[in-house]
This record gives sequence, structure tokens and C-alpha cells, in this order.
Amino acid sequence: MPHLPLPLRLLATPIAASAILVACSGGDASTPAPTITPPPAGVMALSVELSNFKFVSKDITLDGTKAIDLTLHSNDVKHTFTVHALNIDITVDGGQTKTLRLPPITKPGSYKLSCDIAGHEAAGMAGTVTVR
Ligand SMILES: [Cu+2]
Repeated sequence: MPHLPLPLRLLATPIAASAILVACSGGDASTPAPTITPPPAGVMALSVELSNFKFVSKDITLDGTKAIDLTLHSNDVKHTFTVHALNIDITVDGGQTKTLRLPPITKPGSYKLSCDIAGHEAAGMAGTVTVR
């Protein structure tokens, strides 16, 4: 009987034991177990790093039925996350993080991603956004 030692110890110190029991039951009632909040239905998270001179990731696939919680982070200087064909043009200042929610992109296809800061696309800041 592995539980025997605990009640025996509680009996030996009845005041402390009742205090612990009250604290425990109160805690159980008012503090539900922590839960991990799932992403809202219909939303996908996308995080992209921008730096000299690349996107990580540079090949992005989006679900056209879902809104996008987009997080963009610049590791160094000002960059843009630009998809002209989808009218997406987001500037991120150097060292900054920008978060925003984009509505679902309902035009399936493959689109060019680029950074519009002069010279950056030519230096390698280009990629593809594919919408399914
Ligand atoms: Cu850039």
C-alpha cells in the first residue's frame, strides 16, 4: 500500500495537514490546468527572416483558404516583403519585427517574391510564393 505513509504523516500534524488540503482544493477550483492555445481555425502562421540578401524561407506555400498570421523580421537593414502580383508590399525597418494578419489569398498560382530596396533583389532577395 504505497499511500499509507502519507495519511500517517498528515495525522501526525493535523493543523498543517488541513491547511494544505484547503490550499490544494482552492487551487484546483480557481486555477485550471494550463492549456496550449491552438491557432484559430482558418489561420496559418508564417514567419520569414529578411537579411542581406535573402529570404528565409524564400519558397513559401500558402493555403488559399486560410488567413495568414505573418511575422517578418529583418536581421540587419531595411527590407521589403513584396509580391507585386498580389498587391503585397510590406516594409520592415532594420532590426525590426513586423506582425500582421493577411486575409486569405484566393488566387491560386505561383508569384514572385522580392525585396524592393534598390539592388537587393539582384543580390539574391527573391523567392516564390505559391498559393494552393
Ligand atoms: Cu532587402
